[in-house]
Amino acid sequence: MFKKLAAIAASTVCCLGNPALATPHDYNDYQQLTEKLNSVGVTVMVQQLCGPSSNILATYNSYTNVLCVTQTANNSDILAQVVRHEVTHVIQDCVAGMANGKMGSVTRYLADGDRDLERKLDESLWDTLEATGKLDHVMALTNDLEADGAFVEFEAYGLEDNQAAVYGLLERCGA
Ligand SMILES: [Ca+2]
Repeated sequence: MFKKLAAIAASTVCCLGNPALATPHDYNDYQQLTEKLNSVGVTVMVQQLCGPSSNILATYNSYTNVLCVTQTANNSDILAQVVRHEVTHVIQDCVAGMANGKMGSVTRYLADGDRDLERKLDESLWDTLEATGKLDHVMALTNDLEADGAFVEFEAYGLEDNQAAVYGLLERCGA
């Protein structure tokens, strides 16, 4: 299990999908991820709506440890990507301690006190967002968030296409 680090209080964090940038649907990926999620105590639910708007394709609640996927996302080609995004929020929950509702920074956890490494990891995520064309979307999204909460989405969008990283980090969480 991850050790606890400085963390923010969070309840439900969400993902506004960006279908134009979607990777192909991979049902095996989805199934493997849901099995791993169950093994760390996360419940996956498919519902008509996961939030106040149908634009919200999936959510993760760090207090209840419930990952909600909408019917729309469940039937779409971007299912695996949407779930990987939410799984990064699960990893942020794990970094802070699964039972306390808080979310921690994955890069801060990986850097383990090495500020240079933490900066390099953040730069790498930044480069990924630029390379995948998501930077503008993430900047617009995080503008509306409190400063302490912006890293949650910055990391999730930066990691959501990196299947190996998401799987590896989830395994370190105990999956
Ligand atoms: Ca939790």
